[in-house]
Amino acid sequence: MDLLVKNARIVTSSETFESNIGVKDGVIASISPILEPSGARVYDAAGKIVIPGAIDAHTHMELPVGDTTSADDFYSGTRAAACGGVTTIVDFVDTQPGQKLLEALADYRRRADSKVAVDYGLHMMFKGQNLPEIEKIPEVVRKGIPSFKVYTAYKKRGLMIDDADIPRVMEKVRKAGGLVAIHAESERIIQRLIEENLAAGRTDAKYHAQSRPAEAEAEAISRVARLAREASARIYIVHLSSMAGKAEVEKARREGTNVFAETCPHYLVLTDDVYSREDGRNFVMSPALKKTEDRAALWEGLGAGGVIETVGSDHCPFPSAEKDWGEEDFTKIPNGVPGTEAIVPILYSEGVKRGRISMFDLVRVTSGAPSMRFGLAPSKGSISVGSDADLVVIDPKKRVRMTADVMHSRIDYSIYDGITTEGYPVLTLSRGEVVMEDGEFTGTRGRGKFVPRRTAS
Ligand code: DUC
Ligand code: ZN
Ligand code: ZN
Repeated sequence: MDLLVKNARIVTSSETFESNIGVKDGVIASISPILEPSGARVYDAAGKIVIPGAIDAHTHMELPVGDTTSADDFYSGTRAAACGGVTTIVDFVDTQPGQKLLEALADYRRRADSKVAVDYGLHMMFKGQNLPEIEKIPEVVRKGIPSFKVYTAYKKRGLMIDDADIPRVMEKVRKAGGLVAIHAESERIIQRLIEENLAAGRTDAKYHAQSRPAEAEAEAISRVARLAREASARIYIVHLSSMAGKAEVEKARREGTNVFAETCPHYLVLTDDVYSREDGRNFVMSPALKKTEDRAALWEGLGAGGVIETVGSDHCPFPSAEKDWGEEDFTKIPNGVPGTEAIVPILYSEGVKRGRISMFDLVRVTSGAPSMRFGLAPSKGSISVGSDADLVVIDPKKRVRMTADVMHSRIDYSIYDGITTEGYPVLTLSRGEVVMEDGEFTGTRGRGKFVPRRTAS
């Protein structure tokens, strides 16, 4: 045995019990209350909670966006992930103009393999420009990439795919056994509002939110859900942000559509009030933050029987100097915020400790559900003998103010600065290796591995 986690209060998606966890060669070798250390390092987890490492199935490390690139590369981003209790990320391969899908995949693999501090998988972004390669979808799936993301918005940035083409992608992906992830916002509604706002001289950050109302999300979800139903496809709505959007997911599911949904930590704890602050630009992401009632609806959706299956971060930060590019025009603000390090602290402190979700819900939405949905089980997402020793120890008493100094992203501010948590991760194990202890990153660059994913149910 290499490591013994002693006196652990283990919580899985469905049960909690006290035991010891023995780790050998990166996997969980035994779970038993009578384990002896036999020379292994011992970590005494008395008074603490041990859960499976979180899976953040939505990150954008070193993503080119307009004239810049998201601030965290695969090293700093996965270092932040490890410090927040995330042991697997799933990032999105983005093809450059003229680049083939498999070339872009090889490029991402090359860049990420040398940098990642925790394990990672990849989704494939499938944009309008990729349509000539639609026949390549099964080959991409065979390379361990069984999920494809399409956008119903961001036409100017070349991300959008026409409605008429979405069913073709859905059908190809379905036949290959994969899943279509969708950024669902209505380009038509958003563009009309942006044009109106800019024409009237309404240019500051709060008009970003005003141009991306809940109806823009709800309308797009209802549309793509219908397309999915017709194509018998399985779809995954990324970054659900609104009560109206959630109602559309519920409606589609009642009608028998295979639609799943993810929300992000920022939609759970922030509202659009922040856009009126002097630093409002730092909170600009898409979809935009919504209202108090939307936040409450999203928490409700994460609880038992709720319609939201997972929490991903949409981690895509930019320094404040780049956010300032939009000082006179909100459309010039690079979209995206940090988040991977916040998932577990926010869900624990703002969710479990405040009685909004249970500890079982936390484990289900951060590890159990994403491991199943994204084909990472059984090696990831559970505490069982033979699984990777990806574990997080939470100290329920540790209070942390989530300032920029404490967080590990390569940016100069924290959107969670106003939150002091009650409870925080204090140890992260990635395949048995301690990668964070007491807030300090203890892993190394490039130690993480690519995890090919299977097609999942
Ligand atoms: N919105 C996206 O769709 N992607 C990256 C970041 C963001 O805010
Ligand atoms: Zn998106
Ligand atoms: Zn995203």
